[in-house]
Amino acid sequence: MNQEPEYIENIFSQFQVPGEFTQAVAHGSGHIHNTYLVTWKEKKKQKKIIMQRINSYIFPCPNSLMTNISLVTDFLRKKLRLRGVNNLERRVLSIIPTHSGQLFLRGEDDGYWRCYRYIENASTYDVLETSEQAYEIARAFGQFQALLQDFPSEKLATIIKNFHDPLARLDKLRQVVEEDPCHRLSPCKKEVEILLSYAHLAQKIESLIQGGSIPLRIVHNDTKINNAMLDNQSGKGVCVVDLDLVMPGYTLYDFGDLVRTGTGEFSESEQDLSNIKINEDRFTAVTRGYLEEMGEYLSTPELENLVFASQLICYELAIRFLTDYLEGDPYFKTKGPEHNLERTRTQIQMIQTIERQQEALEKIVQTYV
Ligand code: GN1
Ligand code: MG
Repeated sequence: MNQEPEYIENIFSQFQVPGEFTQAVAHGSGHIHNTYLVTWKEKKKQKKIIMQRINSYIFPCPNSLMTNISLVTDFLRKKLRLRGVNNLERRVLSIIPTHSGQLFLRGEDDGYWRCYRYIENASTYDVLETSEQAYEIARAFGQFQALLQDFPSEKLATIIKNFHDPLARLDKLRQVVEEDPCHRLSPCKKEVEILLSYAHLAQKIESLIQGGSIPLRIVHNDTKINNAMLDNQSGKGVCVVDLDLVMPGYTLYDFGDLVRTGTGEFSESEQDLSNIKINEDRFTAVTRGYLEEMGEYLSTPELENLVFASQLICYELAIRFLTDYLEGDPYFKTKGPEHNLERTRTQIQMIQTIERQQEALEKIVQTYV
């Protein structure tokens, strides 16, 4: 059982929050950190903040992690202020420091904790309901990237090396298949075979990068739809969150992950594989929203590879989920022993449906470039 809520009050008291702790409840559906919505009282008024126990298996250097986030959010805030944007506390994630001014706290449990201001009146979605939402989320991520185009990249530490690197991920899968450390290989031999048969996708991105056609840019690197918040009334994009991996990278992965997560009417581990296809209206909305903000910056090879990118990220995720399954789920949070295998199967269907829908999707991209 998770004991954290019991000592979270003590952690809370070490951050610059001027009031009394009321309660902490688990929040959101991220696969990595433990996130809590904490309510507290200031002069009888109930208020909220977000507290997270950072996953130190995945992020062992909280100092660089939080320094990156602080640099990026300061930069975004300054830019938006100059543009006359109001309500900056809703538009950019704000770190709440500890009493001693640190960006995170090392708790007595040896965990690393951080605190963010809670963004009122906005929500995230794991599965979208409309194309307008897809458009707003893609636009929010596009704008986020556009604002960071002139961010001095040398200031950012590399948080996870080779994060998006399907070839390296494939090598790791091959190695884990060879070792089969948890004796889980027999139910997923077919999935392994399918993924090995798509190795050309990993080789293609490698040649594009090596050939110099795809530039490094500051990107978000985790543009899953539930990492952007929409306003509860207007439905407009409010704020991009989960800034852990903002680093120099390839914009194709950001676009691809918007398609992977924002164009289907099913969850990331949908078990009825016949439901898995790209809704073309939503694909249109994602493409339009993203290119409205980022289109002017993208090179021709980037624009020509948007559909490929969508397939590629599903491929990378399929490899990562299957590797994690074979290793006994040390990385992604799971809701049962088969969860990572179910996620793998969903991603494989995505790869295949993008193949079938490719012509239609390319046509949609053509209308916006
Ligand atoms: C993780 O933190 P979250 O749930 O937004 C993962 C992403 C994957 C995603 C798959 C640091 O994202 O790379 O695309 O799960 N984050 C990390 O749902 O590995
Ligand atoms: Mg996240």
